[in-house]
Amino acid sequence: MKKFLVILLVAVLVIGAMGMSKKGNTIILKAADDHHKGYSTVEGLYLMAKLVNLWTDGRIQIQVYPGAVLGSEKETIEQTQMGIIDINRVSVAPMTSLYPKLSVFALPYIFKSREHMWKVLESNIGQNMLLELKKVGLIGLAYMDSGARSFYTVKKPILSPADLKGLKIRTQKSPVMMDMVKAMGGRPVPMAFEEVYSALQTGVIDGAENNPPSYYETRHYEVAKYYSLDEHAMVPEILVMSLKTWNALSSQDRQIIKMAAIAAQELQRKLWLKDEQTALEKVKEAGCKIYHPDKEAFIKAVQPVYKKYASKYMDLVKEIQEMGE
Ligand code: GTR
Repeated sequence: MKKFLVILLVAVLVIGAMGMSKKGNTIILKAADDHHKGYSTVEGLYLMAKLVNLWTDGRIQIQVYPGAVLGSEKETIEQTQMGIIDINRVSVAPMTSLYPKLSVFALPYIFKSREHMWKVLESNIGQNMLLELKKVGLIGLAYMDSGARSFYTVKKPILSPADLKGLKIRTQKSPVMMDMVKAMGGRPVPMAFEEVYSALQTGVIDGAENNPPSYYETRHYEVAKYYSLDEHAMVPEILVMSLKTWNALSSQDRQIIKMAAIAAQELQRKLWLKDEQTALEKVKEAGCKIYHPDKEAFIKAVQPVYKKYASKYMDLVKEIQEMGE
């Protein structure tokens, strides 16, 4: 009996640590997001789950795990490559260490506007990038909007790069984001998203950077009240699937997944525009100070980042820039 229980326990642990599983004819897929229920990307995933369920008569079930319960972003990307997680909504920034060419999309001020960003993402450039992720064990399903990232700080506002001098600024675990903060004069501190609130509170860091909905959702505004909209990077989000899971699905099921991912993207983009507005209103109501610094000095300060990252992908960077003219 004891032996049987041990075997059962081991089996449960092993199955629990796997991604795609089957119960009779039903395929169960795990989807991860580090945001919480109610955030646009998570709502996109719920819609995806609903549509896939509907279009397969319940044969494929997507279980959504929001709030980083399956691990921090960087960890979940590795788990998705291994097939432990099937679907993952992540920022392009932490993906850049895995697939360096993606750094181009995270370059400061590469996109001149949201329209420019979407034009690029929807063109061959963006669509080919999704396909290229196969090389690192992932299938890019769709992009999502993440607006623009800006600095927020505890003690004083960032009105020019000079104000960042010596400040410890949390970044995503991404070389290009770290180099960007360095180029502006700050001291980059890479850290998991979930740890930022307490790091701001305890003074481990002096500030961080993110888009308005993330600043609001995480309540970072409670502890870092100065929000300077320098909008240094428009880093898109990507919805990826494990190549292992993808290969195990029929071509019809793959099509269903891809269609549902695109529907999720459409919903997310709509929600995003509203959420950006609401977030800014809410943080203002809560007493935060919002600044609109002149971007010129920031743009000038980040030129070394272009030298380092864009030199390898000169043609691509040029093509992207020209699409924004
Ligand atoms: C958000 C993004 C998250 C995470 C976070 C961070 O904008 O949606 O997935 O990357 O930023 O700063 O860690």
